[in-house]
Amino acid sequence: MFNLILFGPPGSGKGTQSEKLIAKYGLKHLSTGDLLRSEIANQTPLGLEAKKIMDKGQLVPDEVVIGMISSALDNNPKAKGFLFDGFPRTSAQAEALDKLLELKNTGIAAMLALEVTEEELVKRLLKRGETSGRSDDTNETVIRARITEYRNKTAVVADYYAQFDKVVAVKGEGTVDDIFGALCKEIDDRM
Ligand code: B4P
Repeated sequence: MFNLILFGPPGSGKGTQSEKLIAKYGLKHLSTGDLLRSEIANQTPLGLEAKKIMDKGQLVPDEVVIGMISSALDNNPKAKGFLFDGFPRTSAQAEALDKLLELKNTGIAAMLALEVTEEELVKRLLKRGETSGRSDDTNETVIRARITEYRNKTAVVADYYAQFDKVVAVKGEGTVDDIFGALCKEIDDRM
């Protein structure tokens, strides 16, 4: 199995690049953001609770997202590998992911970390908010709260993988195709 984490702040291009990466490498895409938005669209109790938190720009509790990832791993026994997008976002999630993968005798090959300036992130997310229908993209205060949440709780996840020498920084500004090319080069070097 070949498992990757696509890491970076909100709006850094994780969702955008994931689409292209799964098409090229045949990995199963696991996006906690997409899983949560699907719960919201289906108006499940979990989705209704998550929406209130996401609309404030905060992170959903660890046990909720870890449970979703655990089920998704169990539901895809034939996957040749996973691309984790937007997960793990806290140290507790990173440790839980390692344990879940260990149970399947596998691990993380690399964490690809997209680097983008805060002003560019805000610009991209406000632009997406004009058309996406995502309530967490329309308000600049909420967008900045997401970036603060990233700095306070998520940035440390890179330190966790750095101790195992798994972090690869990739410039996340430029054209989508140029960034995709840079990501593919790093992946091909490690496959
Ligand atoms: P996510 O769904 O993970 O979304 P995101 O971080 O906002 O966006 P992403 O990084 O994927 O967007 P992209 O750059 O592709 O999270 C949403 C919320 O869910 C979180 O705030 C949190 O509340 C909750 N959540 C999710 N996972 C969680 C977890 N593990 N634990 C707790 N809570 C969790 O796209 C941004 C825009 O940029 C797009 O419009 C795109 O077109 C544009 N763009 C992309 N690349 C570009 C480029 N090179 N140039 C110009 N524009 C570009």
